[in-house]
Amino acid sequence: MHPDFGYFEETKLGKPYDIKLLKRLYPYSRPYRLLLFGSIGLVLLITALDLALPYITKVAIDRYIVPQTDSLFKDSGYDTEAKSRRLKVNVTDPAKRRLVQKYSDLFYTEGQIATIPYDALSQVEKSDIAVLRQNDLAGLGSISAIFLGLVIINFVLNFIQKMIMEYTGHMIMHDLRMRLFTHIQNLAIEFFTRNPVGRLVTRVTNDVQNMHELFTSVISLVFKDLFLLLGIALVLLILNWKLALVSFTVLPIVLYASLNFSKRARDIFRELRIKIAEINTRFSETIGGIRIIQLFRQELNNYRRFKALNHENYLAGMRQIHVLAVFMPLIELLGAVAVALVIFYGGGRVLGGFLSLGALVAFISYIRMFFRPIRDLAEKYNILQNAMASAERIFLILDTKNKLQRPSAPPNTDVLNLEQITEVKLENVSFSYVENEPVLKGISFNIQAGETVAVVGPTGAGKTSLINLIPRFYDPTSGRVLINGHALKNFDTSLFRSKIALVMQEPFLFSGTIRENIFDGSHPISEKDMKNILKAANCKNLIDRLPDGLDTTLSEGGASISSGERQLISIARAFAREPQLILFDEATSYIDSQTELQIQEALKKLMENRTSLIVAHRLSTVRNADRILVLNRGRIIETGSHLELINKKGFYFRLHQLQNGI
Ligand code: DCP
Ligand code: MG
Repeated sequence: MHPDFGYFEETKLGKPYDIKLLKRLYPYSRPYRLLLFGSIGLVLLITALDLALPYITKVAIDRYIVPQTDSLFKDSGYDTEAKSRRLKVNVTDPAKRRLVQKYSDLFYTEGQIATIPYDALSQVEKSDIAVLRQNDLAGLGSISAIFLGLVIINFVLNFIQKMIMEYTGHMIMHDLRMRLFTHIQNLAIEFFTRNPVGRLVTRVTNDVQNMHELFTSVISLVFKDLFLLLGIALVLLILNWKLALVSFTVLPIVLYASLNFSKRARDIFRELRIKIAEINTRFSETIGGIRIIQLFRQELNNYRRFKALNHENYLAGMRQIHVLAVFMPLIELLGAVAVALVIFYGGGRVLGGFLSLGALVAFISYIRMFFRPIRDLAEKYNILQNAMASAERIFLILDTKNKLQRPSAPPNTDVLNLEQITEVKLENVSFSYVENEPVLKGISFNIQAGETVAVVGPTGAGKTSLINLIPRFYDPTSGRVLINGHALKNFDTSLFRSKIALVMQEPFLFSGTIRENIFDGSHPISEKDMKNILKAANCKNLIDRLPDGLDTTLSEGGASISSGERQLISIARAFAREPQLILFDEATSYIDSQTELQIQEALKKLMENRTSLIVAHRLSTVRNADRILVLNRGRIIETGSHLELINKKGFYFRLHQLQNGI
């Protein structure tokens, strides 16, 4: 299998929408649905406020800056004179009366009301106009205050909405990630041999992050942008349907451009993702194989290949920019065309007196607002597509069933309780990682409580595979593993595992202190017991040598200490569990004879009074085993004690001779 680190999966393209996936995502938003609905409510409110602002401008202009005479729009048979705008002045105010008298030739007085044509105002001194138009100024003041007030409210609402949305998005992401993590953590080992680490890491990080963006941008797309577009269209039609229709003439082109764009963008975004994935793969391969690259002096070759990839990525990036650089300004341009149409046609209507100046200004603002969400479509489209592809991949993992969940147990069988492991028995067990390529064939043996059974055999014989069947990392393909005479499947796996300790061939230590690695903290342990365990596991010297003793921090995988030391520490870890059954897979790596001796001593103490199954490469380790199974190509070919097997002069005997250099 070619480990693609999960990057090549990026080639898979998500539809920008997928009802089935959205339906599956819904349960994750359920706990937060109140917040979500609240957020949607706020979005609606914010959009309404956004819509209100140009209208307020219209009111300011029409009511206070350029007031119309009442007859302007009501009367159809007016002449130019009747259409001209007039300012009405109430002469009960002494200051105003004085001014009316000052410019008496410009005013026409009727009772308490004096009127003056706006055109005539140019003959009035500026300071006097301010007095005459006091009411309008006051009106402008309050309308500006309202405008400002709404803007501030809008700001606050926007802030709250954003916080709620981000919070909800993060919580959903948090839940989804925990769900994915727990799910992956409990999957059978077999899953991990099929899925490279890189892929799973991408699932839990990138893909979950994409979900977050989906939640935040879908809400804004569906509720804000759509609502805004509809709202604006509606307001425009109400303001002046003829002008609205004129400005809508560009919409078919916008629609055509958007559809065209989405088709192109789809391919280009995808190409870009593939290129980035290839770069990631090449890079991670370089890091993983750095020793080989440097040793075989492949730097230049590798450099060339990376350079070519990088260049392709650049070209794809440029193609993307090209499409974006056409689409975004094109939408801007169409927006500008719509504005020009409005200015031309609407301006004419204003001149003809069929439209107020305020309405025209508001119209222009609305048109500008209208094209913004359309322009941002490009970006959102990409997000949606990414998110859907991620959602699909996440669900693919969540849908992976743990194959080891008591598959064959009848539904009514209770999980068996387990106090003491008295016998481990394999009955005609065969096993294969890949179908039809058996690694173990017809294995049968048993271990009674207190016995030590050893497995020896050449590399690839299936020793580690055999060990892996006992803690149920895998289930046999055929045959049975029996504990105390009952099928292993009928026991609670975690209960059974709690009674065994496994020392692996390549001991794995976590990054963290040695203390954390040995004592998992599941049960309290006294300092004295701790010391005894370390002593029994022959770890004392090692730990005394380290600068911080037990609290020395290990690097990832325990790479900072030697493999012999790792093995000693994992023996100590086995001790700390106080297991009933020991599974020991001896390390193959070279260990100096002194450490080897220490390991053997520690192992001997560990096995005292316990049941154990050990795999040994150094035959000296198994000399004292009660029984030795010789495994070759997945079959047990010889069984017996050390002496019996030596006397038999078979496979074991030859192995023994080889190892002792005879
Ligand atoms: N195998 C596989 N998939 C895995 C692990 C192993 O296909 N995830 C194959 C490779 C070997 C066979 O199974 O051909 C037996 O592998 P083991 O690890 O069980 O072999 P040993 O432990 O006996 O070998 P060694 O002595 O090298 O540890
Ligand atoms: Mg092995």
